Amino acid sequence: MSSAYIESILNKQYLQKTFNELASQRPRKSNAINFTYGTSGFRMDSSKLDIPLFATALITFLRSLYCNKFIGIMITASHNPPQDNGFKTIEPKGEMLPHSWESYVTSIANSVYENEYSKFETNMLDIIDTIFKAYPLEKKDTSLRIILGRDTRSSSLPFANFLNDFFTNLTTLKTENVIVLDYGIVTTPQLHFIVRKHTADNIFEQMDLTKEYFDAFFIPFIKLLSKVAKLQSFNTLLIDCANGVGALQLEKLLPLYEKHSPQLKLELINTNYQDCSKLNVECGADFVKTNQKLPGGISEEVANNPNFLFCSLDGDSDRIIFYCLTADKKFCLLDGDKMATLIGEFFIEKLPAPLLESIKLGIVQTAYANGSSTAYIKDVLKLDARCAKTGVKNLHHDAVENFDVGIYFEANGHGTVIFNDKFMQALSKYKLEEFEMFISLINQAVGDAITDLFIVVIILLLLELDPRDWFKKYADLPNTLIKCVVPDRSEFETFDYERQLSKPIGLQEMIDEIVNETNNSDKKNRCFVRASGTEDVVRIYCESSKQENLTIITTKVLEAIKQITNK
Ligand code: G16
Repeated sequence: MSSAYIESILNKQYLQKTFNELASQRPRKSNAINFTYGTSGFRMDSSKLDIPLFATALITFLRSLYCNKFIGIMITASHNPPQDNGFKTIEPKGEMLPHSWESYVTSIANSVYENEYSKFETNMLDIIDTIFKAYPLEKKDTSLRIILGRDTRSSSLPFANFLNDFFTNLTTLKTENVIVLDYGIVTTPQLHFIVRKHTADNIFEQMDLTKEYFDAFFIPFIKLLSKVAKLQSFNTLLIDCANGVGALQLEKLLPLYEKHSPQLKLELINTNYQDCSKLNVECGADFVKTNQKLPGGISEEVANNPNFLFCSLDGDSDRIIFYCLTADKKFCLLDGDKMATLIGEFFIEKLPAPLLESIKLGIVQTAYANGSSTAYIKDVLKLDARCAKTGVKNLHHDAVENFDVGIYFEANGHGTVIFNDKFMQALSKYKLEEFEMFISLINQAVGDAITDLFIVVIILLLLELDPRDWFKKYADLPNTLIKCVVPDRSEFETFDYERQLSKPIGLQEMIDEIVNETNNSDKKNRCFVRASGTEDVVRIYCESSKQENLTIITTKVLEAIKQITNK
C-alpha cells in the first residue's frame, strides 16, 4: 500500500470541504495549541477538540486500511471534568494504538495548522508515505471497518455524528467495503471487548455485544457468589457511579443480578448520567482517591454501617477504588496498590506450590505506587515488583513482556491481570475448577472497573477477608497528589519511569534538595513532578513517613516550579 493508493481512494472534495470548515473556525477554537496524543489519546476542553477529532478520524482510517480489520474509537474524557472530552483508538484485539502510530496522529493534528488545504494534503500524504515505508504492506482488497462508542458527555454525540459522517463520505471504496458500527453509550472497556469480539469472530454487522460482555464476566461472578457459604464481613456493596456511563450499564445489570437472589446486595448511587454537568463532580474514583474521603451521596448512617463496603467508578468505568470506614470513622482507602496486592495474595494462596514455582508471577506499578505497597510486594509476598510509566498501556506491555501472570495496577485503580499460554497450560494440569472460574472474571484486554469489582468482591468473600483487615495488610505512607498549572507543560520531560525530571533544567536538583532537607532517618521522603497526559497541568506527588512533611515539601516544590517556569 502507498500514499498513491490511499490518494486514489480518498474523496478529496469531501476531505477538502471538511478541512475548510475546520480552517474557518480554527482561530476561534484551537488557538495555537500543540496537540499530543497522550496517556489516553487526545483529551482537552471539548470546544478545542475539532482538529484532534479530524486527526483521530484520519489515523483510524489509515490504521483500519492497514490492518484490514475493525478499529474502534472511544469518545470520552474519562475522569476529566464534564466540559472536557477526548478520543482514543482501539486496536483489532482490543489494545491501544501502537506507540509509533501515536506520533503519526500527533503530526497529523499539528500539521492541520497550515491554513491551506494543499499544504495540509502534501503533509498528510508525506506522513502516509512515512507510515507505509515503516510498515510496508501489499494489499489489493482493502476495506474500512470502524466501531464507535461514546460516554455520556453532551459533546460526545456531536463528535460521534461527525465521525459517522466522515467515514461514510471520506472514501470512494465500494459501499460494501465501508462498515461503520456505532455502539452508542458504552463503557471504555466494553468498547475494547466489542472491537476484540468483532475481530475474533469475524462479525461484520452490529450485534448485542454489550449483552455478551456481561454474560462473559457476569455469569462466572454469579456462579462464584453462589459458592460462598455465608457472608461474613459485609453484606452490601455501595457503588458510586460518578454520574457516568457506569450507572447506565449497571442499571441494566442489576435486575438480572437480583433474579439470582444473591446474599450480597448491590446498591448504586450517583447515577444521574442524564445531567452531564454532574459527571465526576464530588464523586467517582478520581475524587475519592485524590481527596481520600467519601464521595457525595452517602448518608452518615450508611457510611457508619459496618456491613457496607464502598466503591467508586470513574467517568467511563475503566477504573475503580474501594473504601470503607473503621468503627472510629477512619477512612480506609483500598486503591489500585491494595487491589494488586490482594490479587497477588489470592494467586499465591490458591495456586499449588509447584505451579507457582514454574511460572513468573509479578506486579507492575507506576511511580505513584505507595512505597509501602512496593515493599509489601517484595518483602511479604516475595514477588517481583516492576515500575512502568503512567498509562495502563505501558503497564500492560511491561506485564506481557516480563511475566506469565502479570498483575498491573496504577494506584488510581486502573488495571487488570494478564496471563499467557504457558500459565494456562500449567494450570490445566491441576483440576482447580473454582480458580479457573475465577480467572474467567478477569478482562485481560484492559483495566475494567466492572470486572475488577467482580474480582475484588469474589476474593474478599472466598478468603472471608474483612475489608478493614485488607486495609491493615500494610500501612500506606502518608501521601498527597496535587496539580499545578504551568505556562507550558510540554517543557517537563522525565526519565527513570517519570520519577525524575530532565527538563526544565535545574528543577530536579531543587526537588532533590527540598526532599533531602526534611528527610527523616528512614529516608522515606519521595517527591516527583510530571506533566499530565490527560489534563493541562503538571502533577506533583509526594510521600513521607511524616504527614507534616507533605505540606512543607509540596509548598516548596510549587515555589520551585514557579521560579523555574517564570524565568
Ligand atoms: C487515564 C489513563 C491512566 C492514567 C490517568 C492519568 O485514566 O488511562 O492510565 O493514570 O489517565 O494520567 P495523567 O496523569 O497522565 O493525566 P482515565 O481513567 O482518565 O482514562
